[in-house]
Amino acid sequence: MSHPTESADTRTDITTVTQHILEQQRAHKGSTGDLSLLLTAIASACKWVSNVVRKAELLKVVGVAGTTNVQAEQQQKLDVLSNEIMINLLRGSGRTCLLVSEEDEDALFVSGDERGSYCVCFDPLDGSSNIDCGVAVGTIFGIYAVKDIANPTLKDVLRPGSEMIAAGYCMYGSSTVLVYTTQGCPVNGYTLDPNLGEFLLTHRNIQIGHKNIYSINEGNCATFDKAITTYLHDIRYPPKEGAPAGWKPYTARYVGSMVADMHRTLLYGGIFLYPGAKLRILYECFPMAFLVEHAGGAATDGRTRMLDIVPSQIHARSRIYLGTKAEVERIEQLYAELM
Ligand code: AHM
Ligand code: MG
Repeated sequence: MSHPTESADTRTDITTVTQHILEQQRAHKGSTGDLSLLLTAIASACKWVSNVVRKAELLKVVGVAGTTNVQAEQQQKLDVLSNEIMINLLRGSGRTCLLVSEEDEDALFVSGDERGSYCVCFDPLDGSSNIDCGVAVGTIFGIYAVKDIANPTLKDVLRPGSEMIAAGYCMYGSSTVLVYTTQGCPVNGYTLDPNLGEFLLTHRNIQIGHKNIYSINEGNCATFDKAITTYLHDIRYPPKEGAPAGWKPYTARYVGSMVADMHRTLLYGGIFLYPGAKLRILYECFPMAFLVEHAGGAATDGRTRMLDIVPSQIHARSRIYLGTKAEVERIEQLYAELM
């Protein structure tokens, strides 16, 4: 244990993300170490993206790139740069065979010596419309194991999210925080020490918090369905028959950057809602649902557990509600009763 007066720079009892990945690998008998290498490559990519995000204004990479992505959204220069960084490091890890990026219409099949046994779906820089005003953005990723390494196909990722073997995000906010979990293991968080250039274990075994916070883009309220309108009414106004002692309306918080909104939801609790089917299943909904479930929460599209959905194509979208179990169950109940 460190002494309270000891500065972070003189501590020696720190755990780096690499140490922790290796520790977890040793605990898994028969593990090949391939996933460890892949996760280490992702951590390196996130450090690199963090570096360019932090220096964006200085490197003159703010603003639009003048191109659009597959969803006809304007690409920011940093979207393009972050995508290149991710692809570079994922391919270079020698552990991937199939890459699906929000920024690329087609999946990328890795060939030759660089081919490995994992498929990675990612959004290299989510929330990038927030970049120019310095609001938190993030990288999101989900990992599947390929069925036949000699013949990877899109079917390897067009599978339920529950079949992912790992997922996570890195938030580039007031600090850079990498949060990930592997199938059946705790969710851990690592904060980038900018001086050491290392992610250090800072959030061990994250369990979703218990605060009553809701997070939704209220500007879209004209399009909300009856279940969501009812839910929002119930959390804002006391019940007609009289509020129980201590009843308080929920607090509203919305950054508009999924990684930041989900990071807060994981740490503090509450619910994140996106009722319009905007968010992409493979690299936004699934990784966040995987994390929230591993942290003791739940995720749904209102009718179906999010991780049971099978995407019809790599850029398929879904509505999504995720957060503490009680809130998600309430939404599922309203969908069953009212829709
Ligand atoms: P992006 O992938 O183009 O950045 O869009 C995804 C983002 C999420 O980070 C965020 O939750 C959502 O879009 C916000 O959408 P809106 O601006 O409609 O509220
Ligand atoms: Mg995105």
